[in-house]
Amino acid sequence: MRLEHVIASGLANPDSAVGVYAGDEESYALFAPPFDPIIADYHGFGPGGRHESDLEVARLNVPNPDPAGRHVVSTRIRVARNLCCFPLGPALSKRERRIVEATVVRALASLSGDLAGNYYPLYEMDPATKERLIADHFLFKEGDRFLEAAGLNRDWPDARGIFHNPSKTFLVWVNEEDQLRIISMEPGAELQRVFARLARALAELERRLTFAYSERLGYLTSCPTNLGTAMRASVHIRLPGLAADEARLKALAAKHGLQVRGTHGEHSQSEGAVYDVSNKRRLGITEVEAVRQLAEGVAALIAAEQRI
Ligand code: ADP
Ligand code: IOM
Repeated sequence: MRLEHVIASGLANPDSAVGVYAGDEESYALFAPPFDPIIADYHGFGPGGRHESDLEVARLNVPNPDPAGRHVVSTRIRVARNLCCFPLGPALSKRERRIVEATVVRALASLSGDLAGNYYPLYEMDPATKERLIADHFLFKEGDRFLEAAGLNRDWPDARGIFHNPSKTFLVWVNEEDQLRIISMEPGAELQRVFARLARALAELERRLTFAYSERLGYLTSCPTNLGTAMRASVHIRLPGLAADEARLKALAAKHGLQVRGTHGEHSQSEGAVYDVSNKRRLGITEVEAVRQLAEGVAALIAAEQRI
């Protein structure tokens, strides 16, 4: 990986939120001059920092922030993971990507109970099924120009796919922006249950796979915004009153450490006043703290919405 590869996505897409990608663990050390200030600015995490992980469900203990079900449509918590000793997506060869897919699919096939499911490779999926899964927020989009410029779409759709259980409450994306995106989601705002399912799935997968982890940066990811917990805990929330002034909505969310995305995720617009609200910071915060921050921020947004 050369510097021109690290910054390629931002150069091709000046509207990037960040626009830099790492090819492996070494990229974060070798290209520290561009990465460290971005990491400090995005996560508030300095060069002397050390990441701590906490996936202890009993320590979370958060109430449902919308028990009447008037605002929160659904909750999704995902983490990114990459296999230890392989390059990250931007530098992965076609052969390595296939080995990653086979390794991950073998591990997923041995899950049981509510985590059991099937793997659907992208190249076998018919277009209607694919479109339905994307529209219903289960599957990643195709042809993302930010990922394209980062070299993450090479050989598409080879070795990409999605695993999910029958109820689609537990899903794993394979070889998109990261080698794994492990997702727990369901309708409503039961954050505690969604987190508990994710933590259980991660414990099972950690017994089968070794993930890339750094003492300083936590779980390693291709984009520096995802380092650390690599967790984005989000709700889809309907806020018709606050939608009248999106700048105010974003400022209020930011006050609680939250970021606002559109209805179809990053780089999309809101539809029907439904927003994707999630923890911004992922490094230098534990998983438990990130979900707690989401619960508190969502309660504050609902209170503001109800005052309008
Ligand atoms: P990531 O979550 O990996 O950062 P995106 O922002 O692209 O990536 O979101 C991926 C998909 O997850 C999109 O379809 C988005 O609408 C969906 N999504 C995110 N949060 C929720 C949620 N709380 N409920 C339902 N779908 C969600
Ligand atoms: N896709 C994501 N990691 N992102 C922060 C892209 C961007 O820089 O806009």
